[in-house]
Amino acid sequence: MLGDTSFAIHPGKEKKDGAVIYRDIGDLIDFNKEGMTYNFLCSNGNVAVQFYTESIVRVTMNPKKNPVLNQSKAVIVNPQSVAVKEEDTERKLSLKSSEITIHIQKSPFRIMISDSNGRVIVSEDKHGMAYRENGEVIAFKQMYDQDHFYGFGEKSGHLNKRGEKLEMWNTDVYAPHNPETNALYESIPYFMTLRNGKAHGIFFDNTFRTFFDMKSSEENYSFSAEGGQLDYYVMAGPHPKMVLEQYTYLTGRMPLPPKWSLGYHQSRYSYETEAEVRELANNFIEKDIPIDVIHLDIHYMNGYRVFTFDKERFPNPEKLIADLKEMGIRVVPIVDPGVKKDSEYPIYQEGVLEDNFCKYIEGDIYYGDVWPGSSAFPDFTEEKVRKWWGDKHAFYTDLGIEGIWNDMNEPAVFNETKTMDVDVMHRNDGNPTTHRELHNVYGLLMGKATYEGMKENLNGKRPFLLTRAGYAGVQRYGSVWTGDNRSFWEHLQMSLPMVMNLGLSGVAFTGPDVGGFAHDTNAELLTRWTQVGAFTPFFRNHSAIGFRYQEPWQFGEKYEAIMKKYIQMRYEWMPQLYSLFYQASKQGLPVMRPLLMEYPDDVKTYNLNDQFMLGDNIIMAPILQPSVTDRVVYLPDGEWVEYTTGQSFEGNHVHLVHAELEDLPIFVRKGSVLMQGEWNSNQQKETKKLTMKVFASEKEETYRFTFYDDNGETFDYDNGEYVKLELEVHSTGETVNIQVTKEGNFLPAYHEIKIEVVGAEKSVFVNGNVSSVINLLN
Ligand code: MIG
Repeated sequence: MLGDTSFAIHPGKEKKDGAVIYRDIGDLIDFNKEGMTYNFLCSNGNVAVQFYTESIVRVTMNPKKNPVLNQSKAVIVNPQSVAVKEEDTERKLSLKSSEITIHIQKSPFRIMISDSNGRVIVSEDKHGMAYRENGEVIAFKQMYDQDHFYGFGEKSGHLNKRGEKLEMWNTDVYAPHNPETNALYESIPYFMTLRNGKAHGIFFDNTFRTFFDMKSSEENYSFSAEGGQLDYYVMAGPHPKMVLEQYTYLTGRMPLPPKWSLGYHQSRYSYETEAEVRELANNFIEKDIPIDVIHLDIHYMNGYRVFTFDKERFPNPEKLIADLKEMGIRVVPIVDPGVKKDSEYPIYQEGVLEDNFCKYIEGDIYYGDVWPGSSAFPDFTEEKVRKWWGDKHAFYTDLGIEGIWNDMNEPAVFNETKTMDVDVMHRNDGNPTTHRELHNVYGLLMGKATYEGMKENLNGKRPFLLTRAGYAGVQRYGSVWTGDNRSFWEHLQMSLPMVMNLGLSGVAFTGPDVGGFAHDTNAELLTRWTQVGAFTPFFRNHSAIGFRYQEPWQFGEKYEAIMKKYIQMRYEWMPQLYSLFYQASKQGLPVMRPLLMEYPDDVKTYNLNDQFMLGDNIIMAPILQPSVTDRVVYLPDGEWVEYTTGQSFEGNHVHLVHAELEDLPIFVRKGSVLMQGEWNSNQQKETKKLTMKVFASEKEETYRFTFYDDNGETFDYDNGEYVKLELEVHSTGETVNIQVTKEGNFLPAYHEIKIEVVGAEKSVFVNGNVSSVINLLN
C-alpha cells in the first residue's frame, strides 16, 4: 500500500463537513541502528526511536528529514546505554529492554508499547503518526474505556481530563478562569494515563501550540502540534509515582527551595510606598501573625522600569529591606520581561546597543505595549542574553533581595493576540526560529536566566523564583502560582484540582492567590481559603488594585484569630512540609497530591476534586462553600484519625464531618507519623523543639518516612550539612518500634526528636532500646 495513505478526520463526533486531510507515515521501507538510535525510513517520513532508560522510550517523527534529536528545552538528560533485544520478522520488529517492548508493525508503520508483563501501554490502530501540508503533526493512540487522564500542567476544570480537549499556548487570562478556559499561563504538554490501577506517562516535547484531544472520539485520543516534529516520550510507570519519577528524570526536579519561601507570603497589587510596606510588616509582628515574604508589585519601580526603584515612593530600599529582614521578612519584587523604550534608561540602552532584544527577521526590534508603555523584549532563547539579564539581578541582590517574582512572561502584550507577533525571530543559541515555535518556552527561559543569575549573585544562598509562565521543566527554576483567579468560591474549589494536576506534571511548588486576586473577597471566603492555603505548597495571599484589601486582619478579630491560627499551623507543620519538599527535589513527587496517587486501585479517588493529600498519609478535606459547616469525606483503605479531635474513622467509607468556620478536617492515617515543630516568633522561626507524632494503630502497621532538615538557606547540603533520617515505624497493639538510620552532619537547633504516641499508651523503642526520643547528637 505504498504511497496512498491519506485519510480524513471529521472534527467533532457528529460534524460531517470540514474534514481534515492527514497524511499517514506510511510503510516501513528500511531501518538501521546508529549508536543508541534506531532510524526508520518510512514511505512518508522518518522516525527515530531511542531508549532513554529501561522504562522510558522516545519516538520522534519528522515528515521531511531525519529527526533532529538535540533541540529540547525541557529534557536535561541523554539516552543511557540500554541493552536492547531485537526481533525482526517479515511483518514485525520488536525492540525490547528489561522493562519495555516496542512492537513495530511494518505496513503501515504502527507502534505498540507494552511493559515486561505484556501489559499494553500505548498502541496505535487504524491511525498512528500523521501530518498535514500546513505543518501540523499528530499522533493517534487507542483509548481504552478504563483510561483516566491527568496532568497537562496548569488547567482549569476537574482532575480527570477524559472528555476534554486541551490546548497549550501560554496565555495571560484575566477574564474569569472557567472550567472551559483552556490555554493558561503555563504549557506542560505532558499527561499521565491511569488504566486499571496502572499508570504511564506521555511527554510530547513540542514547543509550538499543541493540542491534546481526549474528547472527539471514544476509540482514540490524539496529541498534535501546529509545527515541528512529533517528538514524544513514553514512561512505563506502572505506579503513578514511578511515572512522575520517570518524567522528572527527563525534565529535572526542583532544587530545594529556601525554607523562608515555604512560609507565608503577603502580596498586593500594589503596596505602593515604603511607609505602607513598613506599616504592613509592623502589623504582622504586632499581631504575631507569621510572615516570611512581602511582595512588591509593579508600583515599586520608576515608571515600571525593571531594575529600578521609584525614589519618591521608596526612598531607601536598602534600609527597608535590611529592617524587614531583622523582623524576619524578605522582600520579593516583581520583574516583568518588557523593557521600557526610553533611550535614557540604561537597561534599554544596553539591550539595544548589545543587541539583546527580540527582532523581526528584517532587523527591527519588536515593540509591544505593556505596563511601561512601548517596550522591547529580551531574547531569552540566547545564552548571551540570559547571562546579561541574570547579571543585572545584582541590582536586587546588592539591596539584600533573595527572591524574584516573574510576571507577564508568556510574554503577555496588550494587543489582540495577547502576545508577541509570531513571526518575530528568536536567536535560539545559533538556531534562529520564530516566536510561533518558541512562544511556549519564553517564560521558562526567562526563569532560567533569572534563577541562574540570582544564584550566581547570591554567593551560596538559595534563590527563590516565582514565575507565571513556563513549559515542561519549569520546576528546575521556579515555583508557579496559578495567575489571576478571582475571589469566588468556585475558584477556591477549582484551585485544588489545578494545583494537584500541576503536581502531577512535575511542578510541586505551586499555589493560587489565596483569597482571590480580582473581585472583592469576603471574611468567610478568605478564612476558608487561608485554611487551605496553609497546606498548599505555595502560600501567598494576593489581591488586585481596586479591590478590597485582604490582609488577615481586614475583617475583624474573629476572622483574624482563625487565620492566624492556620498561618501559625503552617509553621508548626514546617518540618513535615520541608521533608516533603526534599522528597520533591529528589524524586519529583508532589507535596500536595490527589488521592489517586496513593490509591491508584481505588476508583473512588479517580476524580476526587475536593480533597487532597499532603505526602502519603494526610488527607485534607476543607470546606469549599459558603455557609457550609458539614461535608462529605471519602477515606480510602486504612484507619484514620482526625487531627484536631482525635476521633477515629474507618477507611473505605464515606463520612459526614462537621467543621465550624475555625475547623479544617485533617485526617492522618493510623500507624503513620507527623513531624511537628512550634511557632516561636517572626524573628525566631527556627524550631527548637521537634516532636514526632506517631498516630497509634491497633493493628500491626509499618510506615516509612524520610525526615530531612538543614540550615534552610544555603547549598551546604552538598557538603553533607544536612540531617536525614530514614524512619521505619512498626506498630503493634502494645508497642511502637522505630528503626532510625541517620545520615549527614548537620545538627539542628533541636538536638533530639521527641516521640509522642497519639491515641494510645504504648511502649516506644528506638533502634531496639526503650526510649522516647531520637537523639541527633550522635
Ligand atoms: O496586567 O503586576 O498575574 O499577580 O498583580 C496585570 C500586576 C499584571 C498580573 C499578575 C498579577 C499582578 C499584576 N499582573
